[in-house]
Amino acid sequence: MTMLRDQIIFDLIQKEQHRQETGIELIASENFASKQVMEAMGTVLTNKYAEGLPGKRYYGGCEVVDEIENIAIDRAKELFGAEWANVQPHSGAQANAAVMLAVLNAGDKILGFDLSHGGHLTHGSSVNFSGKLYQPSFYGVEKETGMINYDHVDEIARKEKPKLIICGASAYSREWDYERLRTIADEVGAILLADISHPAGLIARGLLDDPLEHCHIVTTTTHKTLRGPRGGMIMMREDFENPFGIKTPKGVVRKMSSLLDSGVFPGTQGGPLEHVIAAKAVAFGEALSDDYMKYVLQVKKNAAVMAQRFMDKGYHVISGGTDNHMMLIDLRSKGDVSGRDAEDALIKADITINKNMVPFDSRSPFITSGIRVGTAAITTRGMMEPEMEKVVDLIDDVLMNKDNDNKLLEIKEGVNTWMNNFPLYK
Ligand code: DSN
Repeated sequence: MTMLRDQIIFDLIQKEQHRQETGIELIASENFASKQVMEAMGTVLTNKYAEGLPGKRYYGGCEVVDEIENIAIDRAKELFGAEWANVQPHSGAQANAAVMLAVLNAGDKILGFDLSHGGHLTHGSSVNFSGKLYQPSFYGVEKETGMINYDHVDEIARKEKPKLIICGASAYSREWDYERLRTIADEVGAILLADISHPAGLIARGLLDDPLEHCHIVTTTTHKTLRGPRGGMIMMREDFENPFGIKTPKGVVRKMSSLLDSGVFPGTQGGPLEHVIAAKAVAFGEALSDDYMKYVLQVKKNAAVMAQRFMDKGYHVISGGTDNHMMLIDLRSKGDVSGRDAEDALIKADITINKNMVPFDSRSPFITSGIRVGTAAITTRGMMEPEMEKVVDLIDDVLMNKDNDNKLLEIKEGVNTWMNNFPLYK
């Protein structure tokens, strides 16, 4: 098979690699996968159809991908202390869709963390399948503390009586009280789902509380703090014998694990991406290593230092700090630059963040009053505590000079030179 090399696309890939290498990456959901993780993705495994599960496929020739998927499952279980895992979801959103399809009927009530307070689209937003197919209600953070008040969650749960309670967030920097949430779920007979997409790596290595101890089901992405390929998965600690008596569409009561497997395939997905599953296996292997343990410890330390530096510079960090890898900054506290203007100015200096709603935001989701910042990616590049302070100083410099293009260019040149000290894929 001879093909002309598609220079247009490969030149653009090169250009993107240059962008990643020369800039400061602070998007809290991004990271840099290792070369071997990416190598596993770019393989012949992409050619293989393998609907079903290892040993129970709908296609022939699956012996090798069966071995690979079994290794991915075993490593995921070892990493999180899970008893069961499905590593096929293409993303975190797909994992959540599969869980909801498996355990809910259309029109059932769900209770999630408010998107505008840091939740996720798939936790019941009206523009997402989860808000269209099910009846959502939400809990949020308190205005004074920026933290979740679990008495309030309890109150809403008792009033709404949801069938599913979802915890986990895209922009919440604090620990979750999974034990209390399980008590609340038990009181109202709800299933408790934790979506740990953001802090998964810190949870895996014991740096944050363990949701698997209390939540019936746990979903995650594999590419954020976990530093694997773009993807998702579902886990359970115990093979809960379906205490809720949930039935299949044919009216049969089956084990929860079996319902969840069916929720993925044939429920919401077709053929699994075995090249990505191989890369997940590689990433889980890496995450079990001592090097990764050092990495996640540093991610957490770096975030704490960064949050403190923002506060020292006069910025309001929502909830007054962070327990994980990220923080949410309310820019109304200094300069009142909108999140959108901040994002635009920072990108001119090759510093990438995302604008983000802050709780009780006065601006729209397209403009916002805040930014979200995370340390997962820059820690992969080898940055330590002193670099965190410098990064905050650079951000402050940009925001205080956001309309001065010459100054922004000067900062950008400094950033590009500085990033040479933190080689990525060279
Ligand atoms: N886009 C992800 C994030 O940035 O947190 C959530 O889906």
